[in-house]
Amino acid sequence: MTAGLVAGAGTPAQAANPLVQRFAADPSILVANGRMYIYATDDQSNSGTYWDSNAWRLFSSTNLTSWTDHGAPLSVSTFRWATQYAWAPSAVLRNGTYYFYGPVDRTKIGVARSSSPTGGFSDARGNPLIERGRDANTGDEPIDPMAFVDDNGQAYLYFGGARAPRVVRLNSDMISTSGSIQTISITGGGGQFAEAGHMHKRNGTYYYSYSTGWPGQIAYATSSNPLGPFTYRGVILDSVNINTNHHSIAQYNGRWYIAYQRNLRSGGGNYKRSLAMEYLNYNSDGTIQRVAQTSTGVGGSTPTTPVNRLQSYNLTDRYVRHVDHDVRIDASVSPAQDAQWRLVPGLSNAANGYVSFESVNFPGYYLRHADYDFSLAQNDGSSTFNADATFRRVAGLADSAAVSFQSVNFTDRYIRHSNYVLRLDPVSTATDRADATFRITS
Ligand code: FUB
Repeated sequence: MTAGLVAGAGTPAQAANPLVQRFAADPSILVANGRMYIYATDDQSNSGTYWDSNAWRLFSSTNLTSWTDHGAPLSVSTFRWATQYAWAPSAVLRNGTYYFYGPVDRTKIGVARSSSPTGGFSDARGNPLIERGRDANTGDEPIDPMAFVDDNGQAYLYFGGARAPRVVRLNSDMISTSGSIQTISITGGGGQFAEAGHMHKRNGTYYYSYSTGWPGQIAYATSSNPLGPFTYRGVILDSVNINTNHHSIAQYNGRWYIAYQRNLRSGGGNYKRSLAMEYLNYNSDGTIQRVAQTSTGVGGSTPTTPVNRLQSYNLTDRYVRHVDHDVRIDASVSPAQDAQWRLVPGLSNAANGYVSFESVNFPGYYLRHADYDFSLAQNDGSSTFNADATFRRVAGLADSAAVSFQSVNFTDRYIRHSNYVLRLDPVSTATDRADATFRITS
């Protein structure tokens, strides 16, 4: 195959992650009125040095591709007894009323209600539903509430941070608790609970999922009882590229989804997080398949960009491949996908002739240079990443029928191999030019 294939690369996948062009985190999905709503912590309005936003943001969609920003229907000031920190919320619909559970001050959980999902919420009690110091067994950090209504009408509030998973029954009014706060038991080894507890039910099994640390994976455990004990089953989602992991799982129009948070936008980071979403798939035995963190998410079309390999011009049995995130040229690559790339429009310059190399088996991961060395790295959305991962396609330096790739931010340097390792180097000798020339093959 010739270099012409690059120009002929198909329509780029419509990137669906991040879901919205606003910093937001801690998604809580509510499906109602034929829509998917996501209540979230509003990272856009925090200081950037802590999770100190005072607002909760709401987004909704019917197609999971285009999202409506409903603004901030609730804030810390919804609860006059609260002072700061609008953290990971939860919302649920029961008997026509929307109930919203919001952790504040790192020590309390308030409950508000409304007849509409998008506004009109008011404090349902005038005091906290859960409060450290007032209530027994809250743990040090009663945060991250998750309200769950079982098929028989019994409701539960899962909550807890700082490695203290908790659950308490809710009365049918949804604004008061019944019985004592219980510690959730997770047996069977595996990831320890850190925060972000979440409950969903499928085929009679209760799935309790949670973050395991800072950073942490989203692990899960199952039980036949919503109060547990739960048996550890495995990991749903690997650590993300920030130090908190927080998710929400729901079924919508017959498919299961997981919403979560990553650093996906320029200027993002630990306190400026972005919302993402993937399909959640089950095995026939009810276990959950590990979720890949993609750029296409659930709203994007299946990538139509052709899959290509980059064959070395002078060592023709070798192809550019990633291995343990390093990038080199190798023969007999296994698995074959490690040497397969989508040549997509350049991340920092999408004009014709500029390309980025996206991994086929790690979507969202690109060939990028740092200190002139190449690695397979996850796109963090930063302008530095985008430039480091973008190249101008030029006629092959050793053979104009082949192709070379010039860095966009170090224009005197080209992708080349040296001792089988991929580097970004200046090119002067005939050997350099051959090492910096490739053929694009299928
Ligand atoms: O947004 C503040 C905190 O970060 C949440 O409560 C945790 O779950 C973590 O995502």
